[in-house]
Amino acid sequence: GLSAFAAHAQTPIGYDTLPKSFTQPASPAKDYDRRVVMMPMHDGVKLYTVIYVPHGAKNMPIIFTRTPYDAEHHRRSKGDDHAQHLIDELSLADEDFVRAGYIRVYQDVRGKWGSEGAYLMTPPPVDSGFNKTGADDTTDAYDAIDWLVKNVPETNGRVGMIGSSYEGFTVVMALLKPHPALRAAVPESPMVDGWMGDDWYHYGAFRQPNIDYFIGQTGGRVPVPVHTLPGDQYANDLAIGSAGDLARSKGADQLDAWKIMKEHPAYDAFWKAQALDHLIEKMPLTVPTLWEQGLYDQEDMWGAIHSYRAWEPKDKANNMNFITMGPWFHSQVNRPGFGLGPMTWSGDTTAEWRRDIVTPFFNEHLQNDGKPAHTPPVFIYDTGANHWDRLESFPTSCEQGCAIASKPVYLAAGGKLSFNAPAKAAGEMRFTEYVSDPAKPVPYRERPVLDRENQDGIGWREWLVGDQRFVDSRTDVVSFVSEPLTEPMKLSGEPVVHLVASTSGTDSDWVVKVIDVYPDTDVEPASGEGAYPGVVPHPYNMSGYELPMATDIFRGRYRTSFEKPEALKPNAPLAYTFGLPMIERTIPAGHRIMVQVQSSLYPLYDRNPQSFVPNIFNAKPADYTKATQRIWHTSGDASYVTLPIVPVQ
Ligand code: PG9
Repeated sequence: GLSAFAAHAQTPIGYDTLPKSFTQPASPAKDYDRRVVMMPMHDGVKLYTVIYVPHGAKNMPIIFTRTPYDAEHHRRSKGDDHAQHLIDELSLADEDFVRAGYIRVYQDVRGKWGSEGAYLMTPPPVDSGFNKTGADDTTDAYDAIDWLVKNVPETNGRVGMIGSSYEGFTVVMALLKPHPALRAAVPESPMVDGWMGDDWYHYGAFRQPNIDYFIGQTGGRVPVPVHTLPGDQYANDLAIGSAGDLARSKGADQLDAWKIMKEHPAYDAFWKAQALDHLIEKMPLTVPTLWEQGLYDQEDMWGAIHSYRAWEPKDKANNMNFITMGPWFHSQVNRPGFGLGPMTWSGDTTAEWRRDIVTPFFNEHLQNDGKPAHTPPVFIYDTGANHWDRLESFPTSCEQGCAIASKPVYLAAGGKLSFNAPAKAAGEMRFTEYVSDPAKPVPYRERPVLDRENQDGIGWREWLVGDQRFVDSRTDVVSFVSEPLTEPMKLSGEPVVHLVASTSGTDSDWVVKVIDVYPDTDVEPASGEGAYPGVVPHPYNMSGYELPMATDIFRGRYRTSFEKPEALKPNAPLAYTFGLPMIERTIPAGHRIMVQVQSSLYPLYDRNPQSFVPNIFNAKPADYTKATQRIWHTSGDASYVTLPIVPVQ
């Protein structure tokens, strides 16, 4: 034994350990091919495209995503390493597609990351007059699909498109002139109308954190890092001034994309020409389309539902135009969906949607032997009763044209919310008054408000369900609250604000929130509430929680025309009408309904100076003035919100 041991020379210790050469065993064989191509478009510009083909694929459909967010790294594996199995290589949202054997393709949009060509931010269509490049996401999708069906030998010639937000925008653009091989589309929280209610503005109020997005996205082909001040953006932004000042302080004035934004604060021809819901409305409905958006989408709350509604009249047989609204924050659909804020759902709602709705939908329309998926025309989550509703159409209730007409609740004297219209002799309290001071705007969420880089944090994602008690005692927030409900109430559809309000100024923002107020209780949280599995444990007791169901802001200067702003007549009660985001919720007996009104949501929305200036981006410090705001509640000037009340199932 000893001699055999001695026959092996020991490795000398104390010398250089770096080898002269080193060869690793071949890595385990992958179960897919990864092909990277520079795909030529009709004008010769080449787009960076990554094609994943599962080994053994034959006669398989393609699922296609076009992205401004880096096709190369649109996957779970990092750096240059690629996983052995396709299911590990691609992201969570692709798992069911991999299981079903699809070919998966990602492509950088023109001008971003690995793609050549000019970059325009969410480019307007070529025929809009606002895009002189000769290409847009309609022509590029067409050219790309054409290339894919001719150059990927494993395909059956059918393509489905999917993607969220900006990627959702590219799906909608593809629908404006769909390639015949595009057989199904799933626009997830698509950016559709940047002025009315998606990323850039809501009813004309500018969403200030987007300045950082502009810098990152249009500062270079590969995003440039965005510098933000440390700490609370509420305080930081306030110290700087207008949104225009803020942008200048960050260098955004060098960027044409930002300059264009600043020069088009109103809903002028530039915005109208790219409002995709209006363009969709004019299009024949030829591609089965499943729209998706979160009920609490803090970025693109407008696009999917308005596009769905635009196409509904064309869907005569109710088998082409579908919508899902889940209990989700923006793009949560591609992540786990167990809960939101203080609420926990009955399961992983996003996985359910991907497995039970999206994959069968694609299978039906793309697979050779596609079986009917029986996709529900409307798949929407009741956030109160905690289950999916499958409906034939949506909204179930609205002011006009829905199965059930919505009902008004009146903002009344003494902070009351009433189902009865104010009586003729409404008494002494003709209005509820507050003072809005632009020097102390109402925060949109609990401070500190972290920067856009951190928007991906919980604070940004969940602000739409934040407990409004954090502001309800402010003197510039007024609340109107109902008696406790004596029986459960179900809301299913569109609330519409009808405010009669006056301001002592000449311009003003109006923020309206419809809130579910939980009863006070000293018991432990009911089951299903109080935890947010896998993210952060919330020690919430829902006692007294003021849970917003629908929140939005309206910039007063657009009261009579979105295109031509107009100064408000000081102290005159004026009517403001605007739709709020959709609600699907059963509210239990004992809860109360509350409507809150205020004049700012800062620093998400730039401050209205409250004195009329031609362009709020250029407002000067002296333009910002305090104003006395009145919400009127007389019989002639009644303020109310119509609620989409439907029978409780
Ligand atoms: N909401 C993001 C966005 C879309 C379109 C334009 C600008 C921003 C997004 O998540 O992609």
